[in-house]
Amino acid sequence: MKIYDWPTGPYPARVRIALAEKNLLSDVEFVPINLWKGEHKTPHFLAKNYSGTLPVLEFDHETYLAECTAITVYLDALASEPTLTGRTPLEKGVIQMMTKRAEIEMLDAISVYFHHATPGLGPDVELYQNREWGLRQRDKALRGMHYFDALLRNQPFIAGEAFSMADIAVIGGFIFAAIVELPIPQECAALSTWFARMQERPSVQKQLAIVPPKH
Ligand code: GTS
Repeated sequence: MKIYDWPTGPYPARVRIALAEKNLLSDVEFVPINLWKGEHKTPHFLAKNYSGTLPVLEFDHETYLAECTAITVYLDALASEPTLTGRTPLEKGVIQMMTKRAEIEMLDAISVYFHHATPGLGPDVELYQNREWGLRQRDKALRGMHYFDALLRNQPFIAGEAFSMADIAVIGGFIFAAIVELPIPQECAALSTWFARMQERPSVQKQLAIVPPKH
């Protein structure tokens, strides 16, 4: 398998953590695509992923899989243990719901903040910026952090009783928050404690060695 990514990127981090959890890192050849040079927006790359985002998994037969959730679902199906996407129908549903929620309420919101209300990837790549929209998404991410904090006061992991793809999505949010220097609100103690626990996992440690958290 080939994965096009940018090693310090929060979304690529999600797939790298999933690969480490599944002990599959050595099966992958990583191909860096330089976001700062806009290599993800060239026609050549858009032919691999219409959305022009990383990461993208390429199979030998030139089939491409984009979107962190889809890639993680695929990787999870390759080996049964440890499961990242759930075993029972209900677990699978809840993990999908919480992963989507982690994206909407935190990770994607921080990404919009980065691209719209900060210099983002620079003027050559950020062809349209809407600062007001970016700042709203920053505030949405802060509300999202409070939501996850409240959740984690009553359960050990984002989707309930076990580590899953949903935790990895929120970890991606933490990585992006560190990059844009968006502090996790002090009162979100349960969220911070959860993140400290996540950092004990070798898969997360490996990734955070590339992107050290500032929180
Ligand atoms: N929904 C996509 C997914 O889940 O894979 C989002 C992917 C995404 O936004 N990736 C970032 C990207 O390509 C990579 S990184 O910011 O984490 O490094 N951003 C570039 C851009 O121009 O949006």
